[in-house]
Amino acid sequence: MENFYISTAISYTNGPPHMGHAYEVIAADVIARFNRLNGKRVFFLTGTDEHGLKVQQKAEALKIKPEELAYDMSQTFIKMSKELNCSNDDFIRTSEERHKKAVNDIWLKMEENGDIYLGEYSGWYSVVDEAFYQESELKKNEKDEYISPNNNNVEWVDEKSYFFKLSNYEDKLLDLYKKNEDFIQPRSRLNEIRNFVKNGLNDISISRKGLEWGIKVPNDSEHSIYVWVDALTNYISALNWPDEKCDKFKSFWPADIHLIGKDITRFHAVYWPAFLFSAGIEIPKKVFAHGFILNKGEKMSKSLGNIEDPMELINSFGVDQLRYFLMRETIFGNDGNYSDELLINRVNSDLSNDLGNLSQRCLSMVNKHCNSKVPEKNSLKIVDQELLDLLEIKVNDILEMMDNYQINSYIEEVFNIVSLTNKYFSDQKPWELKNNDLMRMNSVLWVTVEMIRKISIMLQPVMPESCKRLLDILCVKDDQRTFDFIEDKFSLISGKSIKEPVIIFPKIKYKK
Ligand code: ME8
Repeated sequence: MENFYISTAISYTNGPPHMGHAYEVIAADVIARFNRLNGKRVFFLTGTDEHGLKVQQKAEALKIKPEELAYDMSQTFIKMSKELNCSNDDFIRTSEERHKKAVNDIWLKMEENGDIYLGEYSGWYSVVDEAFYQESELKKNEKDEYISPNNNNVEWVDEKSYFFKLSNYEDKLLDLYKKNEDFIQPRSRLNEIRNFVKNGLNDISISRKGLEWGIKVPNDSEHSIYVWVDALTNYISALNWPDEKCDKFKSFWPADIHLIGKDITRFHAVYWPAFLFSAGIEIPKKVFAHGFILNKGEKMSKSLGNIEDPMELINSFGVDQLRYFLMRETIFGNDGNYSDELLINRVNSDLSNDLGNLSQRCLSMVNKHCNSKVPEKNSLKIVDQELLDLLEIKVNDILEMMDNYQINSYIEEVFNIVSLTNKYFSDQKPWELKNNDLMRMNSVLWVTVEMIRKISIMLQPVMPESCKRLLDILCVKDDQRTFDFIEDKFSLISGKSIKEPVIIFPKIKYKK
């Protein structure tokens, strides 16, 4: 069995999850579920990034200990993953001992390799971004103060600091981007990163003095390790690195994909591979940077205060409805807008009117006129065979789309097939045939339920619960729901019982 490792970014615990976090973990879950259904052994990791000034300062403001804040917030992220029906195999918290040990060891490896030295950092730091900036990277706000490229406050820092010799890795990184042009996706992000590296890399500060809430630098407790060195290491600490004998690390590293938001591409596509080169560890196969979920055109973020609570949306609209909307609406890799109205329109048109209506109409007829049994196939006409063949011909191309992380295109293609099946059902009018040609009615219903079976198998990664309900109605066995079973030779067998249909995608009423 081929192994597949996907990770999300780990979320800061200075506040509860928002739609951006939900979007990322849903996308990762869709990819993880897809790969499991495609016969791979998957390790899907998500978690929380708990150390650093940002969390420390938030805890101070709340007059609680940072560990308390980190614990409480990590639980809200765990809850969110569960409520979104995410199938993560592990949830890493950077305050866990297994993680701290790995951070300590990666530091020592980089130091052994001669890439860490003590110096003096004079420059800008943004606590919200947890990032050091050159003056040339900053912008000015309306009060003529410097702000970070993400519009966050920056402060001047003058302190002793450990540095990482990033400048040593310029050529190696450029070589990596050249040899593996898919290392960073989408392509626009690769170009950005390549230009950044080509402009010359400076060594980076990798420790903070006076940071209480962090992992101490080995053999120098005055300094704490920079939160990004700490956070990035989660991708291997969760595999029990440095215990290289451990099966998990051997089986799953290098990761197939680090799924992240576009604002943190540099950390993943420049710093992380450089740290790994230095520590003598293989680098991940791909960094995929998705776009932002916007609220009225602006990034949703804790600092801007325009966040939507994903839990509330699940309660209002349903988990699969939210998953479907977020994955269908936006080209994966681009920014996308969220509004209740957009979601309701999308869900009502695609899920209630198309897929829901098709399955409800067809399965009700089967229930009523075929004695709740898979209809007789009888002899098929060209029009029947054409519909069945269409999916058979297209299925590999559609599956390949998801292999290339074109999530929205995958869904769009499956829904084109839903529309064609709907058209077939309307054109063949089985409700008229029930009075004069029962054999033909049976054939039309058989073709339609078979198409519903295949469509439901294909949509499982996106809407696991609703597809489970559809496949349960069709009495498809649990071990016959992987993509292998889309093939015609596993078609529904006439005469087998099916269950009474229930409405799976009720229409949502718009409330102002
Ligand atoms: O960046 N739309 O944590 P974080 C889409 N701890 N994605 C969004 C988003 C939005 N509006 N807002 C945030 C961190 N994200 C670090 C990561 S990984 C070793 C350390 C994404 O809580 C963001 O781009 O600020 C990131 O991928 C993830 O949510 C966590 O963001």
